[in-house]
Amino acid sequence: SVHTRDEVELPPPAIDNRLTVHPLWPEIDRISTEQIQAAFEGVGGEIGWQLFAEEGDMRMYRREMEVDGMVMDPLKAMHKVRGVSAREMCHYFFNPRYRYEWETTLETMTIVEEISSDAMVFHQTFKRIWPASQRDALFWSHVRADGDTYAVTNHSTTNNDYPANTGACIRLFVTVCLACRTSCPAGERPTRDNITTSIAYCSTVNPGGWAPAGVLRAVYKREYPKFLKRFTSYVQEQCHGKPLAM
Ligand code: 18C
Repeated sequence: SVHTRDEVELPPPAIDNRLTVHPLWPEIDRISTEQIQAAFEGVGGEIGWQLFAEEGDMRMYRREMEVDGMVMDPLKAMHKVRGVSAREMCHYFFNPRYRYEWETTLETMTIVEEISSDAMVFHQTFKRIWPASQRDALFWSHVRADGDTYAVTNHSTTNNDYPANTGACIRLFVTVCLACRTSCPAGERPTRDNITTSIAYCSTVNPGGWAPAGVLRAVYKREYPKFLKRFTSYVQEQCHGKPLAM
């Protein structure tokens, strides 16, 4: 059969065997399963979730949480995007080839380990926000299909070649899940013109060291909506005119 380069690199519909024999597999499987299950759970009316940004179909909620004076507010965002599939959304979020094109907080990205076609370990440094120290992160990233959902989960890990807090950067800790589901009108064949993908993006960032609470909350209120709008329109542009991959 004939495959384009993009097609063969789309997230696989089943878990890659090379991942299931890797030492990180039990953790990757457990955390991904938990994150995907929680992703579409309602926020409407639930205690503690506050709506802080709304634009079109996008809604962003946070729960104020401080541990020893450090802000660790969990964030949950819901969005709806037309004309791109869940699988395509996850492809662009997972694949490092596109990351500098949509990720505006990034200073550097290094691939630490290519575990399999559906799992990698990344080291990233972020733009510095005055007056705090620059941050970096080391995390695994895993893309999978789970029933009618495609999802990417990112979660902090460790690696002896990338020790924390040895240079200019403070290591932050992150758990992120982008979960997507595609629907089309009953009885119709899915096409770019009739599909809608529902997105749930959940993120918890532990800043890893002192950062002024006011600055931090101001930064994420600005940066999370910017990220989700930019990322979703980036994927729509990339997919425009290409055959739909479901
Ligand atoms: O999920 C996203 N991206 C993925 C691929 O990169 C991956 C990344 C996760 C890291 C998220 C943490 C980013 C921290 C950035 C800090 C500096 C940003 C400065 C930007 C200024 C122009 O999963 C999309 C991620 C969207 C990130 C939105 C910003 C979140 C801010 C959270 C607070 C950070 C605390 C540390 C900094 C202290 C500053 C006072």
